[in-house]
Amino acid sequence: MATFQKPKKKNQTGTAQRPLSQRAPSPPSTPEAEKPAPRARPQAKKPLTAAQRRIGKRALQAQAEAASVAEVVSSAKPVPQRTKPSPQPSSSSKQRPASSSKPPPAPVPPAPLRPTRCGTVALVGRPNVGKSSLLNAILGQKIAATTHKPQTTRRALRGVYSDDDTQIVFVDTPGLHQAKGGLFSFMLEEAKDSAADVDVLAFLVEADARGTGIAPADVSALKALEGKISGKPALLIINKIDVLRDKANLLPLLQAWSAEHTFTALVPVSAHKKDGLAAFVAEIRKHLPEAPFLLPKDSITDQSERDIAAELIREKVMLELQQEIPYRAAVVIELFDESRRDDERKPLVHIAANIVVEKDSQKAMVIGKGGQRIKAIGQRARAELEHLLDCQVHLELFAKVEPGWTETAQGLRKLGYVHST
Ligand SMILES: Nc1nc2c(ncn2[C@@H]2O[C@H](COP(=O)(O)OP(=O)(O)OP(=O)(O)O)[C@@H](O)[C@H]2O)c(=O)[nH]1
Ligand SMILES: [Mg+2]
Repeated sequence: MATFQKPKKKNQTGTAQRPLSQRAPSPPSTPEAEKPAPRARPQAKKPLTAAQRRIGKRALQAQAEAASVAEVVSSAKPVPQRTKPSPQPSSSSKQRPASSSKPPPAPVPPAPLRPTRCGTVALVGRPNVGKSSLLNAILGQKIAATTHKPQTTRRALRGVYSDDDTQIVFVDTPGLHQAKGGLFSFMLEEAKDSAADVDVLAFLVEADARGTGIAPADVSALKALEGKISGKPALLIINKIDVLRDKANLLPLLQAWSAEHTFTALVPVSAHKKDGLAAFVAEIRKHLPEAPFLLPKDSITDQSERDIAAELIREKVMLELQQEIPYRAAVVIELFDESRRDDERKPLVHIAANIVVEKDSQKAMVIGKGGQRIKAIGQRARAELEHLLDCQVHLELFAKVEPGWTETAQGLRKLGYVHST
């Protein structure tokens, strides 16, 4: 399933493949290197699945668009120009006879290509600050569930950004919160472990309309990472700057955070408006090791379409159901039948999934009066899945009870909540 998750097997050269965060001992020689390469990583050997390539192509196009939009809006921190534009002869100089004036300007040699840099970045912060939205915006492809409710993300998941000379493996993590045991503790551990295992940390907070300053919950979230992040470049990302009524409100927030903690850099962004994304990528690049790309350039995620489908259905469960139930529900894909996906007349994927809750009373809520609730979940999920898979989707949803699954290690394992690091 995973294209680049910690491979457990030996690779083609016979050496054991390593986790993303580990490096090979000797770097490849890079003639145009800005400075000697300190570290290098193993190249991924396993090819992408057809499904992941399908997602990849569309997303790569969107990544390029997002980067160019962001470059225009992020005037505060422009991305350095890679090549000097060569002077164009004016139309008048073209008409002039060659002998009548100065010689034409000497051609400007192209700037040397920058060495490739590649590494991992964890998106961490308290719930709801927009970590998953930011990942989706950078990738130009929705791979992570996002809702207005806290604790939407439950497992670390990886998304890959690549351009000509930079490859970043982003790790989206569950929000940092006061864990209450069971599933919540699993989520907290997942977030902390992900933060410990990357090259760069991106700590996200959100701007609010009035610019009221630092939220105490953000300070607690930062404290929760103590010991995991020391000695590592840490960027403060202020997301949701689109909500600021007055952009001047950003300044006191930046000042307050600078006083609170020594961050390597502070970067304001808006995941919704795709504002500041190129500046964010450029800032990350500065702190990545010079290394060849770890993954093929068209990689986009370690998630299979089946995994993403489960997350998108769970997103709709979270949106359709209220109070405690979203936090007691898991989605398990029972069938992902692609046998008719390449049918020229009517390409179709057949998906059957269980929405698993802890009690009969919760199951009744999932189904709703006359099946209305589960039907609504299905309609919303199907629309999104058809967009993701780019074909018709036949979606069947069932409600099921697994007593107390969020509370026990066995229950969590059974429903796929197993640490990825
Ligand atoms: N206005 C605005 N809203 C945003 C932006 N980014 C995210 N949001 C909203 O913030 C809410 C939370 O977004 P998520 O991406 O799910 O946040 P998260 O940090 O991943 O949350 P958890 O997974 O619960 O930790 C959603 O309602 C998003 O639509 C942004 O740039 N601007
Ligand atoms: Mg999230």
